[in-house]
Amino acid sequence: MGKTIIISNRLPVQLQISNGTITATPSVGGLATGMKSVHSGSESLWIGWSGLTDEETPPELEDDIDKALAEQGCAKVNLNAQEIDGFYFGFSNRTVWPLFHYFLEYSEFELDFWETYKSVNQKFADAIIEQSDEDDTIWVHDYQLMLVPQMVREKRPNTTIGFFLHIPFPSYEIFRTLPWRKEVLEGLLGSDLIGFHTYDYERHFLSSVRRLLGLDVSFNDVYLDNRVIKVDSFPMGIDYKKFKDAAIMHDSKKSKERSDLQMRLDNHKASAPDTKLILSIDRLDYSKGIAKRLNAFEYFLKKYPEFKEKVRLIILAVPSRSNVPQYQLLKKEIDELVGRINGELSTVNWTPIWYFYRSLPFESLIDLYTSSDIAWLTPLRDGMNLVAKEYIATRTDQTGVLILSEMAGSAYEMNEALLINPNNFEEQADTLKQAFYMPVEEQISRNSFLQKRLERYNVEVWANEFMNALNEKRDIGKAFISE
Ligand code: ADQ
Repeated sequence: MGKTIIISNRLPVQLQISNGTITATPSVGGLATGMKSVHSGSESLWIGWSGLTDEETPPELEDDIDKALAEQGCAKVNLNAQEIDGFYFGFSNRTVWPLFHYFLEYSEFELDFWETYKSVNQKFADAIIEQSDEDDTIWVHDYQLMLVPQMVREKRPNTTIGFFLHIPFPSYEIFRTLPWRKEVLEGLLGSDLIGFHTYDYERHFLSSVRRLLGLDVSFNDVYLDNRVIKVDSFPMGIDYKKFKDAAIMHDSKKSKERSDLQMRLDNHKASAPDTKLILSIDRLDYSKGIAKRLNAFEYFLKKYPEFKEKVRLIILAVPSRSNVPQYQLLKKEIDELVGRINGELSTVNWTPIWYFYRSLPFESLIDLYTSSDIAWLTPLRDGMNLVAKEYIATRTDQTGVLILSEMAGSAYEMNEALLINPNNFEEQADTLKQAFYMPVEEQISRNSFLQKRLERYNVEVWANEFMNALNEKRDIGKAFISE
C-alpha cells in the first residue's frame, strides 16, 4: 500500500523567518486537527502553498524552508505574487466563493483569473505527480483546487483520488452561470470519490453533472468512460474533546488566573446579573450575514424595548481577505452600523454592542463561548459552520441557547438548536425573546442531544469515514483491474 497525499491551498504550518532561521509551527485549525489521523508518520505527505510568495522567500533560505517543512511531513508549491492575485484573490475568492454562496452579483467572470487558476492548479498537480507514486492515495481539498483531480488523472490513470469541498455546491441554476462550468465539473470528475458536507450539495452537484455534461448518474454514482465516480456527503465535525477539555479547564481556573477578557465578562455578569450575553463569531465575510444580523438586532430592540439594558451583543469578526474590494466595503458597512446602533440606543449604563475586529487566541474564544448565554449565528450561506458546534461543545453545564441559520450546513445535524431564516427579522426577534426566556431544563435537554451527536461525529471520525470510503473505491478498482 502506498502513501497518503493530502493537498490543500495552504499547508497546515506557519513559517517564520527570524535572523536567517526558519521555524515551521503546526497550525491548530480544524482541518489540520482532523487530518492528524491521516497525516501522521512517514506514510503521508501534505502538499500546499507555504503562505510566503516567491518574492517574500529569500533564495538562500529555500533549502532550509524545504527541510523545515519536510520535518512536519509537508512539501510546498511555490507561488509568486501575481499567481496569488489571480488564483487566490481572483478566481477562488472573487469568482467561485461568491457564486457558490449565491452572491451572483459579486461573482466576477474574468478570463485572466481563470487562466491563472488553471495554471496554478496545474502547478499543484505537477507537484503531486513529482512527489507521489502510482499506488499512493490522494486527497484534494476545497474550491481552490477543483481542476487538480483531472490534471493528476491524465498522468496517473490508476491512482486513487478523493476530493472534498468545504463550501456549498450551489444549485444548477446558479452554477450554470459560470462560463467555465464544464471545465470545473470535468476537473472534479477526475476523482474517484467526491465529498460534500450535506446531501443537498451532493444533489446539486449531481444535477449539474447530469444536465451540463449529459452523463449517466445512478443514485450517487457517476458513470464516465470506464470509471464510476462516487459522490457522497460527509458532514465535518470538530475536535470535540479539545473544546470540551478547554472549557473544563476554564471553569476550574482560580480568579487570579483569569484573563483580562474573562474578568471583563465576569464584571459584566456581576454588575448586571439579569443581563444576557449574545455571542456571534465569524470571519468577516458577506456570506456570514453580519450586517443583516446587526439590523435584525436593532429591529429586535425596537420591537421589544423591554430588552434594552437586558441584552448585550458581542460581535467577534476575524479579518479575512482584506485585499478583495467586497470585504473592504463590508468592513466599512459593519463599522458604520455598529457606530450608528450604539449611538442611537446606548444609555449611560449600557452599550448594546461590543464589537471586536481581530483574530483572538484560542483561550479567548473559550472565554467567550463559556460566558455567553446565547450564540446567534446567521450565515446567509455556509458550507458547514463549525462555530455552532464549538459553542455547544464548550457548554459543560449544558446550559446556553444556540440560534442558528437554516442556511448553514450544520443546521442539518443540529435540529435541537433554534433554527431561523436570517432574512426574517420578525422571526429572529421572536426567537431571541424565546432564547432569553428558555427554561434551563429545556436548554439542558436540547444541548445534551447535540453534545452526544457532536462528540460521536467528531472531526477524526469525519476524516476516517472519508478515507475509508476512498480506500473502498481503491480496492474495488484494483479488483476490477485484476479481473
Ligand atoms: P470558515 O468560513 O472559516 O470555514 P467556520 O466553519 O465557522 O467558517 O470555521 C471558522 C473557524 O475559525 C472556527 O474554528 C473558529 O473557532 C475560528 N475562528 C472564528 N473567529 C475567530 C476569531 N476571531 N479568532 C480566532 N479564531 C476564530 C470554511 C467554510 C465553512 C466550513 C469550514 C470547514 O466556509 O462553512 O464549516 O470551512 O469545512
